[in-house]
Amino acid sequence: MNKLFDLSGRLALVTGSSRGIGRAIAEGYIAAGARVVINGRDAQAVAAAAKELGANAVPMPFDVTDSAAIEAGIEKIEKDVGPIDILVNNAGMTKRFPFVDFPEADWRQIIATNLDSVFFVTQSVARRMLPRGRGKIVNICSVMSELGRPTIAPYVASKGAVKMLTKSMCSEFAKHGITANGIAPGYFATELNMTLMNEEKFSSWVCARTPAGRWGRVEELQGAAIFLACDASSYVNGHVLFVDGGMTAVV
Ligand code: GCO
Repeated sequence: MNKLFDLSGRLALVTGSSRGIGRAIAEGYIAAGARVVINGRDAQAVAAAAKELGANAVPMPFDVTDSAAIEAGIEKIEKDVGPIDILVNNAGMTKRFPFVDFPEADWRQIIATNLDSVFFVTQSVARRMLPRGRGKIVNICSVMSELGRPTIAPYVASKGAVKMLTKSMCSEFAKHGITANGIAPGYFATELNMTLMNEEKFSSWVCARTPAGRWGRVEELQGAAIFLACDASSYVNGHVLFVDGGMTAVV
């Protein structure tokens, strides 16, 4: 049974993993035996996170919104660290404005970070996974892949698109021994949500709207991430696994 969930000898790249959900997933992968490439735009933050995560964490800063930087980063990983077995497309951001007031630059930045990055990083990694006939791709979606909420239209649009990109990846990669699945977190205590957590009214709404009655803890995403990265999920493809305390199961 343990073999099924064992990531020993595997190399994972987790984008946006110097903090938050990405860092928690990196930590979980290391605990399951993998080496993990820690990525982010801020080289200092990436180096600090890799140092804290230990010898099985390899720092590799590059900007996932820059396709040339992506290709150079992936080439460097495959040459200097090893073949990428697991890709977690996690890098993401949000801003909050009423739909009609949303600044164009902010729309473009959110779409570039949350959506374009998934397409271009996966293109670069999958070109190398396909000839190997194996690979695991995990895309971080959101309950916002299915639900809308006022003031976050670009984030909602990007996460809905990442859900559908996951199914597109499945349609082209599954026959080559590659699985592509999504994880859809509910409301988790992360930097991205700090403002919301500190708003009593909003936080009470999250707890009332979530059957578990509380915010999620980032370590509670590690099990789903390990499952979708290991041999136990070899026949799971195009699936989006909701880790949301039951939020999307109820009205
Ligand atoms: C918000 C939140 C959501 C997050 C939430 C669900 O503004 O409502 O930031 O957009 O995605 O954590 O995943």
